[in-house]
Amino acid sequence: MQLYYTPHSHFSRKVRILLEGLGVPVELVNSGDTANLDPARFGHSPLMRVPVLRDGDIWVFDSDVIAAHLVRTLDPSDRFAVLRHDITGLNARSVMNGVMTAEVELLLAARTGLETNGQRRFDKARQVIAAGLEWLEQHEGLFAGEPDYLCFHLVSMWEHLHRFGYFPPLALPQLTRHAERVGELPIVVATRAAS
Ligand SMILES: N[C@@H](CCC(=O)N[C@@H](CS)C(=O)NCC(=O)O)C(=O)O
Repeated sequence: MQLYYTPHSHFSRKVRILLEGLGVPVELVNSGDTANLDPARFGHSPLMRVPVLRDGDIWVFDSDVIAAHLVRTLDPSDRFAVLRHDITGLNARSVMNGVMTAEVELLLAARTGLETNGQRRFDKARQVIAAGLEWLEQHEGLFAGEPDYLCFHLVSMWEHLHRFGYFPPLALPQLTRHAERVGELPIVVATRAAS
């Protein structure tokens, strides 16, 4: 099994933490700069994004689809609640994906030479990040139990926002507590990029 990823990619990281949690070995293939225009770098995914999973002849695009595929094939008990159906949990997943996407938009715009300050489109992306985090703080109880896929998602988003300087000036005491607790898990530490 191969996972196309980058060491800092937060979408890849939630899958990598899940793989660690399941104890499933995977060959990591570094796609390099995600602004690249060569689909071969991304396992020929037409979306040219990471992560992409190759499982034998099967190619899987998108982090949550990869997570669902892994659990369906390797962990029928779904111990990390990847296949959950509750609407609040699924909304939290959508909010975190939306925050992470907004951050990617800002990051790749800046990396490819666009000015992001004073542009309404990018102001909205920053607002999505702040509003998304506030929504998650209001629903922090979702992260309070045994660490599950939603917690892996939280810590991946959280550490990435801090690392790249997109964390808004907000006090989020409960989320901070959960993200720090999850951040200490060996399976999370094992997937943290060195620099
Ligand atoms: N919905 C996708 C989003 C993946 C994504 O945006 N990945 C970023 C890296 S963290 C990327 O490769 N971006 C390249 C681009 O947007 O051109 C998923 O969940 O896997």
